[in-house]
Amino acid sequence: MKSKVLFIYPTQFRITGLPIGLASLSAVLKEHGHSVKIFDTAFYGSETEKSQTILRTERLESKEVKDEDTFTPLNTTLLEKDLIHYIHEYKPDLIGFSILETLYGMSLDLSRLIKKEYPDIPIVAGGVFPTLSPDLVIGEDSFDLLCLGEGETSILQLCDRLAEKKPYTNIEGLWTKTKDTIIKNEPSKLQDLNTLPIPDFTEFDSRLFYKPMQGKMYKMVNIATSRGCPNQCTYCGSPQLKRFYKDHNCGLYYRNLSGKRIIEHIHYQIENHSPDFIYFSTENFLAMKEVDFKIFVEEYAKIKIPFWIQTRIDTITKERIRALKEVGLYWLTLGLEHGNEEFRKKVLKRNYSNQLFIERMDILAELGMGASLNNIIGFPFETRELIFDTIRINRQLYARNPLLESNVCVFTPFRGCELYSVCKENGLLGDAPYTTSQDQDERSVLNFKDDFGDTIVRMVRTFNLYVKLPESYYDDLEIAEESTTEGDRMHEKLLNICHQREQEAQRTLNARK
Ligand code: B12
Ligand code: SF4
Repeated sequence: MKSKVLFIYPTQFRITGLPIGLASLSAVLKEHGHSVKIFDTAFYGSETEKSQTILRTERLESKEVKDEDTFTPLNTTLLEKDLIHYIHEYKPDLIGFSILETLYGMSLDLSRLIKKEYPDIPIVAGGVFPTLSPDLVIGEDSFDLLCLGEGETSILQLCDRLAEKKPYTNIEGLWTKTKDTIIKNEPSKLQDLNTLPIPDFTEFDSRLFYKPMQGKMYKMVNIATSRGCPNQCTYCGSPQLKRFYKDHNCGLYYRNLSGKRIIEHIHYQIENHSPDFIYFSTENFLAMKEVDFKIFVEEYAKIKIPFWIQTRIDTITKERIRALKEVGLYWLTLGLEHGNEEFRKKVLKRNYSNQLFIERMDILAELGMGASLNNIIGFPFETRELIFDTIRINRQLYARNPLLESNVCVFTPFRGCELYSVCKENGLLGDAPYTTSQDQDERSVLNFKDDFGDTIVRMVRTFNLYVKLPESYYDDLEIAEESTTEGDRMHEKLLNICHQREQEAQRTLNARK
C-alpha cells in the first residue's frame, strides 16, 4: 500500500509561477510510488479584483499585458466548496500545506475548514514560514504536524509510515502533536541537490505555468540552479534559513547544482512541458562557478529557448552577460533595494557602491539588455529624503538605459528576519502576529510615529513618475501624490504624459533601427 497526498499551495490572487519546493516533494514521493495531487488558490477571486500584473502596469513598473485572461481565466466556483469536494473525491491519507508568511492567514482558514470536515486526515504544515516560526504554527489546532526545513526525506518517511500504519513520531524534521505533548525532532540533514530527483510539475494547474514578460504571456518553467544565497540582507529570509541549518548542524544551506545537472533539469522540463520560456528562479544565478557556467553556456546554445535570470549586481561581468545573451538571455531581475549607500550598507547589509551599480548596469546598456530593478521603500529609520535617494539612482540608470523597469514594494517585516527584530526593538511592529498578503500592497504594516506611513503610500503611487519624468514636473508630482480629486486628476495627467514620452522614445528607437 502507498499513501495518497494532497498538497495545498496557498497563493495570492493570480500569482503564477511554479513552487520548486512542492514540485521537489512531489517528485520524491512519486519516485517511491506514493500518489500526489496539488490544489492551488491562484485563480479564485472576483473579476473586479486587480491582478498583480495590472497593479504593476498601473504603477508603470511593467508593460501592459493584453492577453493575461486568455491564459489564466478565473475559476467561477467557490474555493472552499471546491477544496472540500476535491478532498471528498481524492480521499487523501495526508494533507500538506506549503506556507509563506503572507499566506498564513489563508492557510489557517483552509486548514480549519478541512479539520472540521475531515478531522481524521492528518495535516502537516511546511515551508519557509513554519520553519522560521514553528512554535506559532504548531500551536494552531488544525495542524497535526510541522515540517522543519527541507522536507524531502521527512515527507517520504511520513508517507511510508502512514502506508504501513506505523507510528511516525520519531521522524527527523517533523514535529508531531500527540494528545498531551508536542514531539520535536531535529531537522534532517540538507540534501545533495545533484542526487535529488528533478522537480515534478505535472500535478500543477496548467495556468500556473503562464507568466507575463514584456507585455506578453509565456508558458514558463522554473529551474532552480541552487538553494540558498551566500549574502546577508537583513530583510530577507535566506540568511535566517542559513543560520537555522547551521545552528542545527544540518550542513550548508547555500548549494549549487552542477552545470551538467542543470542541463538535465532543463531537458527534462522541456520534454515534459514544452515551455516557451525558462525562468531561473535561483536568487543569485551568476554566483555559479566558472566551470559550471561554461557547461551551462555550451549546452544551452543547443536549447534555443529564451530565458530570464535573477542575479546580484556584483556578479555581472561583460563576458558573462554577452555569453548568456548569445544563447538566449532575454531579461534580468536585479535588487537595487535602496539608493543611499550608507543606509543600504548599515540597515540592509548590502555592501556595494552606487558607482559599482551604475558601472555594472552600463554593461547591460552597452549590450542592449533590459532588466527589472527591485526597490524597497518603508524601511525602519527611512525618511522621505532617503526614498528620494532611491528615486535618484533609478533616474540615473533609466536615463542611461531606457529598457530598464523599476519595481517598488513596501518593506515587510517577515518573522525571523534580522530587520524584524530591529522593528520589534524599536516598537514599530503592530499587534498582528504575522503579515497577510492584503497588508502588503502599498501601506506599511509598521507603526511609524509621524506621518511617514502616509508618505510611503504617496511614494508608491508616484515612484515611477518621479523616476521617469523631468524634474520640471516635480511640483505637479507633489500634487499627484495625494489621493484627492485634484491629486487624482494630476496623477492621471502625468501618467498620460509619461506614456506619451515613452511611446515617442520607442518610435525614435524603432526609426534608428
Ligand atoms: C522562487 C521564489 C518565489 C517564486 C515561487 C514561490 C514558491 N512558493 O516557491 C514566486 C516568484 C512565485 C515567489 C513569489 C512570492 N514570494 Co518568494 N521566493 C522565492 C525564493 C527566491 C526561492 C523559493 C524556492 O524555490 N526555494 C527552494 C525550495 C526547494 O525550498 P522551499 O520552497 O522552502 O521548500 C522546501 C521546504 O520549505 C519544505 N516545504 C515547503 N513546502 C512544504 C510543504 C510541506 C507539506 C512539507 C512537508 C514541506 C514543505 O520542503 C521543500 C523542499 O525541500 C524564496 C527565497 C528562499 N530562500 O526561500 C523567496 C521567498 C520564499 N518569497 C517570499 C515572498 C515574500 C514572496 C511573495 C509574497 C512576494 C510578493 N510580495 O509578491 C510572493 C508570494 C507568492 C505567492 N505564492 O503568493 C519570501 C517569504 C518570506 C516568508 N517568511 O514567508 C522569501 C523567503 C524571500 C524573502 N523575501 O525572504 N517567490
Ligand atoms: S541577495 Fe537576495 S536572496 Fe540573498 S540574502 Fe540578499 S535579498 Fe536574500
